[in-house]
Amino acid sequence: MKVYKTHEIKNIALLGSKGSGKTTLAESMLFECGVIKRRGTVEANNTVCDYFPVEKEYGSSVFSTVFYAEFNGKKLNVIDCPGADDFVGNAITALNVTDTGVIVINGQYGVEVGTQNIFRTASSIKKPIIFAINQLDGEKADYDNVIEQMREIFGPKVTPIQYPIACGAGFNSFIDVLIMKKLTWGPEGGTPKVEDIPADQHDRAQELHKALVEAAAENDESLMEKFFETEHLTEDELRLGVRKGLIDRSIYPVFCVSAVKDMGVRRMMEFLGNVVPFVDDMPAPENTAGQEVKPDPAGPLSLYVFKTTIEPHIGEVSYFKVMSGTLRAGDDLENVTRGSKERLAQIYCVCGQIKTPIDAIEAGDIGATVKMKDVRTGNTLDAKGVDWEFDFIKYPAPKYQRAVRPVNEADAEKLNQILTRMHEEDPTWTVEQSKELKQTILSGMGEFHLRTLKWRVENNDKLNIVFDEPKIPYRETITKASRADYRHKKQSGGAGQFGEVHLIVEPYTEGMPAPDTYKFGNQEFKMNVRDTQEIPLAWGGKLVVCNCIVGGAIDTRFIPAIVKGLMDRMEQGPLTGSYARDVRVCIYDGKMHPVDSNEISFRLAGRNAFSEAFRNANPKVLEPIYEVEVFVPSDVMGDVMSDLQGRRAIIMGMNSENGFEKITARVPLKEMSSYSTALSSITGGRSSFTMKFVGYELVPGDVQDKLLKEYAEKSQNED
Ligand SMILES: Nc1nc2c(ncn2[C@@H]2O[C@H](COP(=O)(O)OP(=O)(O)OP(=O)(O)O)[C@@H](O)[C@H]2O)c(=O)[nH]1
Ligand SMILES: [Mg+2]
Repeated sequence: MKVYKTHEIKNIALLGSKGSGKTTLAESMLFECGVIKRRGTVEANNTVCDYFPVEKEYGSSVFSTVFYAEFNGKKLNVIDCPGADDFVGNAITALNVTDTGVIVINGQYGVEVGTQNIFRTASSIKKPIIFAINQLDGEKADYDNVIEQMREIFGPKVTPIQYPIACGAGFNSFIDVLIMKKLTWGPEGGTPKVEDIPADQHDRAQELHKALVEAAAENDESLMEKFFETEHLTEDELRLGVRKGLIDRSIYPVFCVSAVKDMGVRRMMEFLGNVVPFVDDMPAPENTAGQEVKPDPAGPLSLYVFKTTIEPHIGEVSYFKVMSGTLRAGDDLENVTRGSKERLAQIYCVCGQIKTPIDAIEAGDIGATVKMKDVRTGNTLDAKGVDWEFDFIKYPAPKYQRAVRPVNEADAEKLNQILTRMHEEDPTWTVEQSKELKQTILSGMGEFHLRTLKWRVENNDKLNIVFDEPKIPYRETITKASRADYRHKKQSGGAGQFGEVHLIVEPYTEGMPAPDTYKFGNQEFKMNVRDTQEIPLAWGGKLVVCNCIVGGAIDTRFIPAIVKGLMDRMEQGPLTGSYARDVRVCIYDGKMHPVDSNEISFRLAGRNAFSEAFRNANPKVLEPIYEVEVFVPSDVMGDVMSDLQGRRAIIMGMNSENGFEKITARVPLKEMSSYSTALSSITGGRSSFTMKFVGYELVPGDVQDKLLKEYAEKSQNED
């Protein structure tokens, strides 16, 4: 296979909402450039890009797939990305290692939430964007409506290059206003018949051509001058202007296709080959030291590994982009991220599952290698003497959590190792061993995302795992003052134990005055504070302990043991066993025994006195509250709102924008556990949401009663 020069390479990401037709479009692209002789379909599970069994099972893409298309002497490296919000990490990675994003829009549905999300991501990292309106052959396709919606949402930079003469079953031709021709396909699609524009389309074609010429001229002074003089640009001038406009994001060209019928695909590839920027036209990325790294084939050799995975029949595969230099098969490199050495014995050009060995890969190009010792997603591999590192991809925070455990308890350690490796493969999976919940918490982007991880652990590592509901990190606190005393006494042979503690508990708030006098019934208790300890709690809030002992009723040396006893119960609250917070305790009296008093006695006395006082202090359970932002199309707004209300949500705001709604609400974490799945089913996948922790609030009375009952039953069973 030919080694392509840097200036012959273009890297393109196929993006867009779930089911818009990216994988089908990839199939037609591969067919058009002769890589495959027959086009597969997603339905028949025989496409080049959806080759993992799990993708065949879901009927949609789960992983990004790299393929290349040699077209008119250029190499187009294309990455077909999954559109589902669950797998957005793949799309973000692909966007970062390519130079142009083709956002595929389903002409039957128009702009979807997924379209907007990926557009926002592309904008934040300043990538050129091309839109492809697909499924124009579909029954409900409506080009004019989609363009109008796109203009509303993405603004006047939306610039049609083509428009169809008819949509729906009759779609078989369009007018191209860049080359000013009419293109028509037979039932097989493929190569179109190219004709002059018919008279009845003349005016519309001229108007759009003029808009395109103006948009193209805007990006170059000499083109602008020529445009003012002649109101005309040649095709080559147009291409130059559009390329510049793409790079500085002042034009979003719009194409028309039917991926399934292979119409318009060849023409779009021509544009990708002729107009979109080459690797070396784009601003150079920076390494971690802030140096710009140009894709120079003669420069120092440095590779960025953007994806590692285990593939059917092959094993571990590492995908990389050559950031600088020229990689040759057999090169010895250093993994600067992990400090290990690697030999790249074989290097490949990739086309889905098919890997073709190649002798060299130049800067800017994308390739793969196998059987690396210790290479993870996001690592940089450098030639000896080079110390560049890249770390430019920012991933969103995960928003779906499950507790995970192995079916066989003995596999716990093995599972931990696997999960760590899975995170290194896909940074949008994160794992945390929660001491508080006594669970391993796995977080990801959604139910399908975690299900995919389960699939991989069970299939690749042959380890069966179970997901459980994650426990909720409740907190406990009190709402009024209360008093208790407790005597711990044990005299069953040997040394005895004796300790007695009298204390008062009350809610603690920052800046409250020092304790003075308390009244319980008709008894008054006057405090004489000798010493105050403020203990910040690792789980939030404080425990404040005032030593108000008078007359040496308890020796000062036992105070730390009593505080330990209080902390025992702060760590395992008396109501539900959750962490307690924001309590002030005054230890004001007690008793010692000259022989039997020791630390353990006072620890137990302190613990039990605290438990009793806490229970009588009108205690409350607090639950974590999250701020949730939901993006949905307007037509499902009512259903989404009523679902949220069923989740005890407090709606904070609603914003309507271009036919989409953004709802902001505060929702208890407990009610969010199945949210991503529910939202996806209410909206048919046309939605997304984010969530972030805001604080703790009291749970309603009925919820508290239920929690207390559950805890009491559980404690009884454990006794
Ligand atoms: N009518 C029609 N259907 C299409 C066209 N392109 C794709 N489809 C159908 O749309 C469905 C989704 O197509 P895919 O190619 O899997 O879409 P995708 O964008 O890769 O989806 P994800 O990978 O889930 O993001 C399939 O049933 C395709 O057959 C088209 O041009 N016209
Ligand atoms: Mg797909």
